[in-house]
Amino acid sequence: MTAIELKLGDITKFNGDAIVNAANESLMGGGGVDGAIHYAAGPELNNECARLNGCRTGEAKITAAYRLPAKYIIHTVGPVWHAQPSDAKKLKSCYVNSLRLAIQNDCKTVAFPSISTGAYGYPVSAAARIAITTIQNYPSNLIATIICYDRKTFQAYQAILNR
Ligand code: AR6
Repeated sequence: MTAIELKLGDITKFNGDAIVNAANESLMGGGGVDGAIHYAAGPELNNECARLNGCRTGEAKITAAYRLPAKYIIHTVGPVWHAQPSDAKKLKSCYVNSLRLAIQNDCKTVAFPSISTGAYGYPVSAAARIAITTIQNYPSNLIATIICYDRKTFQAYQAILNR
């Protein structure tokens, strides 16, 4: 079991061990939460990301967090929603691989955004169910905070958490 907290807010402000970025396969930044994280971390982040050779969908890579309050950024690439069974499998992998990297790096606290539910179009309730069940069922002493940026997303996660 991994403990879950749900918050409404900006993940770049998270003052814990690691934040997870919903990146793209290039790892070179983009819009949404990825853009916000790269902007707040500063240009040194791009220099480190440029050396990582990208990241496949469902996988995760870790960097320093530079100007952010967190220690690490775990970059994972969610699936683009295609309404296929493989979407859920890939989204689940994002959470599993991110949690594994957090533990390998001695993190005690990690924050996740709502991976894939912005530009990548994954329906929020379906994504929330995968996020919450995958995190809860992962064996660790971590505290995972899911940080939603808007109230609608927050409410979708809250509904699943309160089932
Ligand atoms: N803190 C927390 N959540 C945020 C923040 C923030 N500062 N900003 C946005 N969100 P998205 P994706 C929420 O589109 O769907 C990028 O261009 C947002 O409201 O950021 O995985 C990448 O480079 C939404 O609920 O990620 C990729 O190309 C959630 O984060 C692509 O978008 C995810 O939305 C990835 O798309």
